[in-house]
Amino acid sequence: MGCVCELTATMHSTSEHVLHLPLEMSEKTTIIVEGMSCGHCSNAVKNLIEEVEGVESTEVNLGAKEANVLFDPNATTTQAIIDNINSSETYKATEK
Ligand SMILES: [Cu+2]
Repeated sequence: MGCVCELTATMHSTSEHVLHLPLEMSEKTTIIVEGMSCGHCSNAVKNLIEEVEGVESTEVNLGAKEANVLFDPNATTTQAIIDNINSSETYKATEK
């Protein structure tokens, strides 16, 4: 159950399997972020997202006013990430 590479387990080394598993378990979310006007803003938002425990990576798009976030759903939620952005009282985040 779970990881698709179990189907071809005999063709994969153990290390490949271990490396593959976290990606299968990650969840991707898109958050709309308003209030960003320059590169400093997008960096600040990136930091606000990445300081949330469970966030694996993020990409903030200043022009599109969006942040794509990859996170561990067992460690955090989209709402927790949004709340952390909003706690800055500078940027306004909502789920897309
Ligand atoms: Cu700015």
